[in-house]
Amino acid sequence: LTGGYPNSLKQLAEESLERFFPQTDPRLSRVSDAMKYSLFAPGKRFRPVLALAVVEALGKDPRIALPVACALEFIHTYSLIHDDLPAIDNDDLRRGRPTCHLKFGEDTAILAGDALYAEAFVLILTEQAKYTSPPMLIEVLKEVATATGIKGMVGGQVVDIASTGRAVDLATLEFIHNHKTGCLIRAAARCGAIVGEAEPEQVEAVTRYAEHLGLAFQIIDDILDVTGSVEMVGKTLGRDVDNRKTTFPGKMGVERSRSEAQAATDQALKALSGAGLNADVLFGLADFALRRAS
Ligand code: GRG
Repeated sequence: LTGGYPNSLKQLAEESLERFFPQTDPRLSRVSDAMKYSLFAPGKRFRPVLALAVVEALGKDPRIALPVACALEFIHTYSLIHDDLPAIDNDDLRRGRPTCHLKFGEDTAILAGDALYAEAFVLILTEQAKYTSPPMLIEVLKEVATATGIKGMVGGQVVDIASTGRAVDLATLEFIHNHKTGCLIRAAARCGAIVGEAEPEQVEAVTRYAEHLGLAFQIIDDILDVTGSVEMVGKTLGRDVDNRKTTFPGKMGVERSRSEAQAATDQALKALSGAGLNADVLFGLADFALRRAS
């Protein structure tokens, strides 16, 4: 594997998050501040970077996907805010800062998450519409809505909550990971492909790539909960054990989990071959997902 994390794409995404953040009435400053607090806290921007990387792999200018890329980061941030709430994971540290509800109160944190979710769709409908024709824009909206609904991220969260405190089999663990984390990562790649006008076989290739990449990403997330450092990861560690959650390392140990993540990464790279993509940047992302310490 060559390359590394595409920091230029990350920078592009971060500048655009600032630009696309909704301007609001001063009466809404509290909720707007809560949205900014969580959105502009240091994150990897993995989902927007993936969407932009797919566009680049298609030989197009990644800037044509900036609105949908930022919309995905709005949604990811909403999911982190809600996941941390007392009623769900009850976490106190996120992205190296006290969680949104600790800083702004539960009421504001809930509404900040809701607003980020809705504003993601506003962003696609207003800004992405400048680059993408209506039929393809509808495809993008379908991807994002499906990936985040009951058949996607929320579905994964529901099974995760239902499984807390009980031993679950590997198939259930993979269901949780594929839905809770995988669906949004898959949608990021597919939205990049749609906006970048990929051929159907290229859409298939980046979809398979993203599915394997998402699994590797989540296995490493599980491993970091056991072996990571709070300074690097930016959240309280050991929460999976505390919350009696089934995880890859809990099921098969750290070493075998690493092999599983490596195998998923190999599959991700294999999925790209023969699709006529400039895959270097996607290789770099997969390498990062596997080796990351944060
Ligand atoms: C409707 C109540 C309600 C909840 C919404 C909370 C939720 C649905 C879904 C949970 C999504 C979730 C928190 C998944 C975990 C995914 C994950 C690995 C998060 C960490 O992502 P990173 O590592 O973090 O990309 P940064 O901070 O770098 O962006």
